[in-house]
Amino acid sequence: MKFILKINGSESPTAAYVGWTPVKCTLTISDYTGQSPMPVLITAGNDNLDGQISLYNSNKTSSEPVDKIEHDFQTKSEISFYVAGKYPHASVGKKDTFLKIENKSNQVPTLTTKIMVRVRKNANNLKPNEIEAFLSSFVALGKRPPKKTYPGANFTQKPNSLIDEIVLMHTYDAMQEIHQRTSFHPWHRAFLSHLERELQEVDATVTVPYWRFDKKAENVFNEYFIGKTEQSVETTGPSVPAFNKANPLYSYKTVWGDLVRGYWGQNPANGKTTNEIYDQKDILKSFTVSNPYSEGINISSEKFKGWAYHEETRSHNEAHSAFSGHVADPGKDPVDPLFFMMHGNVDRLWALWQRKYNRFSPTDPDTYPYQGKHPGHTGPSRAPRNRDKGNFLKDTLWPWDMDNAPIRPARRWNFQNVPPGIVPQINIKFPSSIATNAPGISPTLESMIDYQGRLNAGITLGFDYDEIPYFDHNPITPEVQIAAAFEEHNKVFLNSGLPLEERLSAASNARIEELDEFNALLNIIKDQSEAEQIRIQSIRLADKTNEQFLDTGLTVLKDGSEPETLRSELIHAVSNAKRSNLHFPSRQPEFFNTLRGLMKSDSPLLRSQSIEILSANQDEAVQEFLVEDLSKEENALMPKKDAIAFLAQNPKPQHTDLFLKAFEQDNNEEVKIAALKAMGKDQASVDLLKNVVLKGKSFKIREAGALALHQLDTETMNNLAVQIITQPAKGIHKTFFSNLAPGEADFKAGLLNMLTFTGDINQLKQNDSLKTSLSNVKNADNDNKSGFSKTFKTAVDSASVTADITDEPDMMDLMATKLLRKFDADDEVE
Ligand SMILES: [Cu+2]
Repeated sequence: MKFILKINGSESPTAAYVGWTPVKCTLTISDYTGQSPMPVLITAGNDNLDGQISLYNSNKTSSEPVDKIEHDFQTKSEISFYVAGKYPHASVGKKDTFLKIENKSNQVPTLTTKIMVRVRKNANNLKPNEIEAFLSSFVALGKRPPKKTYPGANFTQKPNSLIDEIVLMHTYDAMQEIHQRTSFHPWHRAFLSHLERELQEVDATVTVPYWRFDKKAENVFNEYFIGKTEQSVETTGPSVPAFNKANPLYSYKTVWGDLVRGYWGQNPANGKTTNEIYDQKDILKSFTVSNPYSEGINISSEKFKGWAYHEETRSHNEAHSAFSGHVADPGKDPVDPLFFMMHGNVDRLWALWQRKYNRFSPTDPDTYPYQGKHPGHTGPSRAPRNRDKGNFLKDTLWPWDMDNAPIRPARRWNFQNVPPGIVPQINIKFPSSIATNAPGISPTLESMIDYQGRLNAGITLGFDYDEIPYFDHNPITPEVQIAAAFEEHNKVFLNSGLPLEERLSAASNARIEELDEFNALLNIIKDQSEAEQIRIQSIRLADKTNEQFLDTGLTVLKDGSEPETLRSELIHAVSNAKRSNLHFPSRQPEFFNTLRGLMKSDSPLLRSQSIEILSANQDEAVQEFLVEDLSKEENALMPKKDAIAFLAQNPKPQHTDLFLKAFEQDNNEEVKIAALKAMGKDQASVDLLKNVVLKGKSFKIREAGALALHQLDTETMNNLAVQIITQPAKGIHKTFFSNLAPGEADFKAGLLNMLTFTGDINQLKQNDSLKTSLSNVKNADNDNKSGFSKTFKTAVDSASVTADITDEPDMMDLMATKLLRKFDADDEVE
């Protein structure tokens, strides 16, 4: 006889995950005939563990936990009960708690089933093993094939991997389906869950962490997690985040080229990056608003129509706009894993708001305003935005809709006179999850609302947030209850009779929502007699979705007599209106023309900002300008390395020779490195790059060649990495550590990173000489290691991250250990 425990309807260990939402369990005994009594005791894992669970007899939110469940199987052959995480005790990266099932008379062997309390957590509080699990599964999606094949059509971008396929669902062409209407929050909930389910296919312990963009996040914005991020105006080229060689993102490649990201205001590691991002308490505050979602009617922010626009534009948009680079670009942003962490927070804010105002019943218009189904307009009579398909409660969400009438997304039949894009983004099946049957392959908007199944007990989406419980006996966090007052601050800021200092300090707490106050901001932006800092703050406080904001901004921007920093702020604000402002497409030609004029400006700040934006938008004029500038021997406006990096953002066959020439003829190492990176987009460069990896002049150059080749052809590069790692240093038989040249260990650590996170582990572990080399690294004695100056441990300490590996401090050592562990992990079947 044995106990058969099904969690989520399955005996599989992959089903043994719970959040705060209760999960149904059923217990039977195989081969038990019922002849004699069979008393059984069910208990939950003990209280000293990180993750803790409780038992319940029902999944109603009003249920109270029970200490134990006792049952005699002679009376009934199957029992059901519920397990839920014991709020707020979440697991840390593994199944660290358990259910225990015992038969008092010992006729059936005791069953102990390991369980993980798996919830989405604040990214700033993650442990190193949780960070690595998230990032490495994200990177692993780049090794998996897309779910669909995309034959034929000449796509702007075609997915080569599962992550590309996900990323390409969220493009500018999809704008009409996913942004600037009330489906924004439900759609992104589905999108986030789609990614998370794919990550869990790679590693079932993973959830998408959320980044609280209204707080400082020192443990997120560093080289061990999302990358050390520079201030974008401080760099003359594209700002590229820096990754440690133990970070899975070290060799990360995207469908839109090298990852670009810089911050605009304050370093997000040190505080909220800009005051434009509303605090959580502002987002949860109750007040009266009139906005496009409420269609001009004064409405309470306790109703979704009042709230959703407010969150999308004042916290979500501003969080994107706090950066330059991919994550700020509404057509390319999901290539940055930060995007999903940002949207984790957006979704969490919605969930908090739902909980605070009890908005879970989908048929209540205060929970979701567009009830029923889209009435079926098609073609040119198609209704705009909120009245279009995909915004009604019973509509399916695109691109999981399997339904192309009318054509979705709207831009594919000519949205706002912008030519239709060609991106493969239709009819994808929503991934299943072993944790729940919901929402099926073709989710409706309605299915995204009651995500915990509070009203519809049992039908859950299979995720929870660390600080948002399920049961009524767990209250939500006190911060939610605090409301902010901003009316007084607004008055002080707008009063030109008050001293500068007083007005500036009011700016950080001001929140401009009323139309007359907004008009006052526009007047300040235009007013040359106002202090420059006040005008800059006015740009930040203004609603960027407003048409007048665009026109005022463009007028001031074009005026060459206006101060440089003011114009710079306006370039940033107008550029980001691409995401938020329905009128942006009609103003884009004027804006880009202005930027083209500024490419040759005397101001390096305005120049590099203009070039950065134009390059990111595939502008032809900027490419001509860069090619011309690059050919100048003297008086070039751009540093060569930066001109190459910008050009590489839009690879063109005719630029290949330029890059080759720069690599071969320029003596500057940085220029050579930029040229190599640029070659990582051209298939014809494979042989040259191979040669650089093996025989490049310096380890820095060899590393750049390796990263470029890895981008171009991961398998070829990984084979080369094995070849280099398995060759012992000259004359050395015993260890890797003697006679290493400066930079060599660092270079090799990078190669080991590629193998660890992007290699075929199954194949690598068959390679005995690789295994021997790795063991040699691991087992080298300390004398041999003394040549290393930079240790992982020191680096980790300085970033105040707790390392889980402290005994073997060196980077190469660390990476060899990680790879060997992967070999072992691959052998273990759970
Ligand atoms: Cu977003």
